[in-house]
Amino acid sequence: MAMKAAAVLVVLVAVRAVYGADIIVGGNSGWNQGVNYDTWAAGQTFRVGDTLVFNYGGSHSVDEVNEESYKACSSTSVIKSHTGGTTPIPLSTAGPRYFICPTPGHCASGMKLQVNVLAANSTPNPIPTPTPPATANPPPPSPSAAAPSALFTLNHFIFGASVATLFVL
Ligand SMILES: [Cu+2]
Repeated sequence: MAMKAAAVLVVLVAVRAVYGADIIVGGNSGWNQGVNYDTWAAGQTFRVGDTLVFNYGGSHSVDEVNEESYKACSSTSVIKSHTGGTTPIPLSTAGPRYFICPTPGHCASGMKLQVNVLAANSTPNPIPTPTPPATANPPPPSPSAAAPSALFTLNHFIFGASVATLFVL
């Protein structure tokens, strides 16, 4: 039983390694005021396949915005708004992502997160299929391939002719 549980655990860990990790934004502090998210993000690696998880209280929410709105702490052109206290954001493409808290004053006081998502490294590079070199001079078709059946037919003909000759005689 213990062995079985251990085996399941190993499989789960392996799957985790392939499909990415949950990254809790801000760690134990979560998505909150008084956290420097630039410092926090600098200590993390974000890769395609990982999931950002925002944990926050009722006075906060998460707006995904573009770079311009991130810099200006503006919620006028929001890509997507999230509420509810726990928001998983799958990182499905490489490149920068920007998040702010739209509660007035929160972004300006530091509730803003920029992450740069790197390409997944767990996917092995596809091995190129070696192409066979083009044959410049294909070998001429072997005449011996057709010869046996022709000879066989000839033998039958001779045999048949001999038998016929015997009957005639
Ligand atoms: Cu907030």
